[in-house]
Amino acid sequence: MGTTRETGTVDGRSTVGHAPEAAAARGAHGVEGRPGTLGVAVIGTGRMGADHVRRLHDVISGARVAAVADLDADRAARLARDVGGATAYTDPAAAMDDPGVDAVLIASPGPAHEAALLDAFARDLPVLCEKPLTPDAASALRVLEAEQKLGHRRVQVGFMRRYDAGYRTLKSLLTKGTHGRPLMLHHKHRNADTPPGFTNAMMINDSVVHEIDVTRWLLDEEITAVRVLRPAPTGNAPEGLSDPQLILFETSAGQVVDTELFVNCGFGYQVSCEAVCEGGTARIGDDHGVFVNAAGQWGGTIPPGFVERFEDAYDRQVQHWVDATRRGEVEGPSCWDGYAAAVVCEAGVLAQASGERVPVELIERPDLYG
Ligand code: ISE
Repeated sequence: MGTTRETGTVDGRSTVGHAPEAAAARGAHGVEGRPGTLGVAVIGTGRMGADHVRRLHDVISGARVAAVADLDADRAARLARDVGGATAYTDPAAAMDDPGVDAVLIASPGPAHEAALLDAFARDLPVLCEKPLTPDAASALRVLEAEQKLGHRRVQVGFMRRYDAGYRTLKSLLTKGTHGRPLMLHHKHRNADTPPGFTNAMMINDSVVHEIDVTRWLLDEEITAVRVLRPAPTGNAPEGLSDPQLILFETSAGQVVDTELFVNCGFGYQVSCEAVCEGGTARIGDDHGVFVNAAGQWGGTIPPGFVERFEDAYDRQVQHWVDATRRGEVEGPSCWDGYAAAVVCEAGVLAQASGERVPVELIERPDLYG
């Protein structure tokens, strides 16, 4: 059922089509010319893309899925049919040119993000881009520069932990200084297991990238250096994967932050964070659902994966994006946050390989992200 629309090809990228007229109709902030619900093009219909389509359709108010795009035409067509009223495309740019589209949610694999982001910028469309912004620092910098050329922010990056109730409470305590100055953070990040092909570099780029973002956000400081320790690995990890790992960050204010990353722990999904401050400590992420006393034991449950653990955070993140976009505003994690995370990830992968302390070098923060 899905249609694949033809678009023109400019500079080797398929782009533009009727984009300038569409952008003009949308006005400076993308949606002013179209009152009512926000028509979203979801790019990528794998695990996260399909989950976001369901979320936009069933949970979020003020938005509808107008188009979906995936190289797998059948998968895109099935998803479009499931939600009804959406058109399926194989070309992301064609989906963005769909007349019902006001905004773009990018959930394709990381290496495809740069092209999709530039396509969205060419149409001046608001974007929610799943993490990572792009898979490396050089491409993240190109995106940062392209957004600056637009002259206004267009992108919210999908660092969804910032929308988790626990992390928000912790952030508020730290911002108010309730327990004094933060000195250290202790993160734990445990996955039950890893998908096939998961590599040591992905342990930083896919997993620790979340701790990189929440560390910068919670402390309101940049990360200045990274070290990685690799204990003797668990026998449950695939051959060649150094699991668990201990990642250490230093920040611009001299704080030290550790992350225990254990992605084949076997028993479920656990993410927690403890802030150690001058006047006390505060820890989030220890909730275990319903507390049960039975058969001579007490306890609760551990969620199986990140989709369950962070379901509320994903919902809140997308609702926040839809609401801000309908007001003509852009909020939440920015391209600067995506760029900074990419640079720290690169340093982390080097530190992992060398065992050395690797300094992090960021460009000066541009005014747009002040
Ligand atoms: C995955 O890509 C995520 O984003 C999860 O939040 C994280 O826990 C997991 O380790 C990553 O692979």
